[in-house]
Amino acid sequence: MWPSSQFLDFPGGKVAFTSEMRFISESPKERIPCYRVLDDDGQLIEGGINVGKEIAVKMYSDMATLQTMDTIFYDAQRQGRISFYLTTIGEEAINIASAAALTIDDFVVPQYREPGVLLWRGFTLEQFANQCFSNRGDDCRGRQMPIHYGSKKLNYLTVASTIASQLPHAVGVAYSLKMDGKDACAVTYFGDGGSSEGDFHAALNFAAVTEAPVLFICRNNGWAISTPTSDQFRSDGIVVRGEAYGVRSIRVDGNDTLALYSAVRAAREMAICEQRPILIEAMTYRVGHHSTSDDSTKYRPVDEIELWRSARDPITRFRKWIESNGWWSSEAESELRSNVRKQLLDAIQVAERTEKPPLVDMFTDVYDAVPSNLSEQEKWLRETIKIHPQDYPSDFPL
Ligand SMILES: Cc1ncc(C[n+]2csc(CCOP(=O)(O)OP(=O)(O)O)c2C)c(N)n1
Ligand SMILES: [Mg+2]
Repeated sequence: MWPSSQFLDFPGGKVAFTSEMRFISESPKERIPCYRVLDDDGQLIEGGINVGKEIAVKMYSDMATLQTMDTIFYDAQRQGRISFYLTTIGEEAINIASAAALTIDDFVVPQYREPGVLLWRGFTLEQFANQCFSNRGDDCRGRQMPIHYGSKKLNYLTVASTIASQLPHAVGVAYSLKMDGKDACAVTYFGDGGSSEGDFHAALNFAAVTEAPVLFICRNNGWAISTPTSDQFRSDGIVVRGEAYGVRSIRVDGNDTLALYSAVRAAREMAICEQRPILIEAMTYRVGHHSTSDDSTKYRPVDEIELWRSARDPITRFRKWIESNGWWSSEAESELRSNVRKQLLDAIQVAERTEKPPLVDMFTDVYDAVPSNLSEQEKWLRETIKIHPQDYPSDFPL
């Protein structure tokens, strides 16, 4: 029997009855608009939010540094000097502008296409090189594939490339910050592909229910390796899912440095002051191949890639704006690019020559005391190397 009132008292709150049988539409009448501050030509749209010279120039310099770093490391992989690499080309604004809007106390829980956040926080080009060359200077001592950076000092959790596994972790980090009453939030990045994983849904729901201060920053770059977003979801992208989980959300132009900076700043403020999660969908495009193990011209039109590489490049767009303010020039550009290039080439040469970590490091740092099965594996490995020395690198300290 229905109660006679017009509302049903569910445990979660009152719900109105209706005699109209109406299914909720599977698609909204209008797509969620995309927030932007700079137009395609890098000019401020009226009412747009401004930033000062110092931060603008640092954002630009770091985006250009990231782009140069990607080109040089990518070539180093092609020359066979490192085993793997993955670029951030086309997504430099998401990396740098979001990092600029945070503070160092905010914990970053990355996917793998966000090294710019580390760069912004002060990870040096030498540190990037040491990690990619898996040498003694690498904090992780060669135990990870190249580009799986991490830094305890910079509050940047080590990259986990198991897609979306970082999202529930970020909620846990945020919940702990909440429990400790910290003036900080957790920030996690993921791709459009990551949004199809169960972990994405679990994380959003968990964050909403625990009112955890976490920013979910989705880089919707159109592709998950060779899978286009049309094979990924039928919703209006990712932003609309926020409402379903009770998470405030916004869609932002991911190639607009100023829009990202202002949206992430506002989101951080809300996350911490109101103790709530925020979802940001940044619309962008993966201009590079997925990684050095991929050739994207096999599954997407070259014209599409070229359009985003040239006409929609976030760095060129932001440069036009800082130049129009009189904050940047061709001379400053040449000086920056040649300095960064030189610094990178030096860092790579040194990293390549630096000794690898000793063999024993493969077995340490997981358990307080090395368990017997691992000691046994170490013994087997040493015996195998003795029997087949030709199959193991000679420059590897035993
Ligand atoms: C759990 C899991 N499944 C599959 C893979 C293989 N994989 C690596 S990257 C990737 C695509 C991810 O795409 P997206 O989240 O959109 O990030 P993007 O590479 O576009 O930045 C896949 C499927 C993986 N690493 N982990
Ligand atoms: Mg993607």
